[in-house]
Amino acid sequence: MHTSKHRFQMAVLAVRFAALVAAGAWAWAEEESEKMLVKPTPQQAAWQDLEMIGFAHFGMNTFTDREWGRGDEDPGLFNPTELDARQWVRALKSAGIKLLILTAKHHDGFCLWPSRYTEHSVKSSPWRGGKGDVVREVADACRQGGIKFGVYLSPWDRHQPTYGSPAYNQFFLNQLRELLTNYGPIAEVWFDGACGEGPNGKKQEYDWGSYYRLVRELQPDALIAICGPDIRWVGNESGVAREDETSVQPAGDGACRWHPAECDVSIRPGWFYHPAEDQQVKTLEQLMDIYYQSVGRNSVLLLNVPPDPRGLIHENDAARLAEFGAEIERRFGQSLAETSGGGGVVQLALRQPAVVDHVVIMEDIRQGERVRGYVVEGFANGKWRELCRGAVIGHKRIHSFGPVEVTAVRLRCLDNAAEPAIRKLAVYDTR
Ligand code: FUL
Repeated sequence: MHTSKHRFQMAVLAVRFAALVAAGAWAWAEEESEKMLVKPTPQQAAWQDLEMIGFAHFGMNTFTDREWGRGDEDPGLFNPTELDARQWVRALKSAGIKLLILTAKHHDGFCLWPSRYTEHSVKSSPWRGGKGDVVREVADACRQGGIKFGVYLSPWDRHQPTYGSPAYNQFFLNQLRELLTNYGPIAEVWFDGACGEGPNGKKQEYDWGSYYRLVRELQPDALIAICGPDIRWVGNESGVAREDETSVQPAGDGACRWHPAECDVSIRPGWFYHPAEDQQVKTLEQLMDIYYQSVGRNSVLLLNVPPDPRGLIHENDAARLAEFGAEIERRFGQSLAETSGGGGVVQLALRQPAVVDHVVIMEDIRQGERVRGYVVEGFANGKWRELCRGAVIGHKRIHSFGPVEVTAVRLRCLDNAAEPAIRKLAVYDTR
C-alpha cells in the first residue's frame, strides 16, 4: 500500500524526471540548431575580414576610350608609357584596401599576360618591346606591398574565333591554368556574368563545372566570385547592399549555404578610365555613403579604380583614395569603448558619460550568423533608450545616429538562431 508520504516522494521524482527530460530535450535542440547553422569556409571568413577590395579595370579599352571593346582592336594600341603597379598598390592601400583584382582579360579578349593560346595579348603590343606582362607586374607589386591578388577573366571573349563552340571551353581552361599557375597565390577569381555573342554570332555554353574544378585543383584557397559558388554579386553596381544583407542564402531544396555579398562600384562613372571623367571621381561623401552601405551592411566593398593610359592611377583618384582611408581611420580608428561576449545581452560600460554617434557590431561569423533581430540601447538619465536596431549583424554592421550622451550601451538580441557570439560591440564619437 502506498502511504501518502510515499505518494508525495513519487510525485517529486516524477517532476524531477520530467525536468531532466525537458532540460535534455532543450540541450539536444540547442545542439541540433548549432548543427543546422550554416557556416563559412575558413577562406570565406578570411575574405569577409578584408572588408575592402580594389578592382583595376585596365586593358585595351584604356587606350580606345571604350567600356566594351569589340575584339578587333589592334594590339599595337596597347602602350602604357609609365606603367607602375607599385603606384597602384600604394594608392589602394592608402584607402585600406587589402586585395586587388585585375582584369587580366575583359570582353574584348585582349590578354594582359603573354598567353600561349592567343596572339591577342601584350606580347603583340609595343609595350616593353612585346616582353611585358601586366599580370606579373601587378601580382608582384601586390605581394611586395603586402596585399592579396586576384584575377578577373571574362568568359565572354569577343576576339577568340572558337567562342561559341565546345573548343572555347578548352581555350578558357588553358588561360585559367596559366593565370592560376604562374603568378603565385590567387585570392579571388572573378567570373563576370556578361555573356554576349561571339565573332561567329554564336553564344557560348560555359562549362562552369570544369572551370570551378580547375580553380579548386590549382588554387584551393581562391574564392570564386559572381558566377561562382563562394561569393555572391550584391545585385547592383552602385556599391549598395540591403539593410539586412545576410550571407545565408537559399541553395535550393529548402537548404541554405554561406554565400556572402560583394558590392562592386567604380570610383568614376565608367569601369575603364576615360579622360572626360577626370572631374567625376566620386566625392569623399559619396565614398563614405558607399562604405556605410556595403561594409556597414555585412558585405565586402569592391571598389574599382581604373588606371589611365600612362599605366598610373590618376592623381585625382589617388588623392581621393587617401582621403577615404584617412576618413575611415578618423571615424573608426579608435573606439570610445568596446567589448565582445555571448548571450542575449552584451553590455558596454563607459568610464565616464560620453557622447556617441556610431555603433559598430560584429558577430564571430565563423560560428555562423546567429542573431536574427537586435536592438542597441544607450543608458542616459536613469533609463535605457533605443539607439538603433536591425535583424542581421553578420561580419559587421555600422549604425550612425544623432549624437547622444550615455554612460553605458547594450546590445539586446531579440531573436537568435543559437547562442549569440558577438566579436565586437564598439561605440564611437565621430564628430
Ligand atoms: C560587367 C562588365 O560587363 C563590365 O564591363 C565590368 O567589367 C563589370 C564589373 O562587370 O558585367
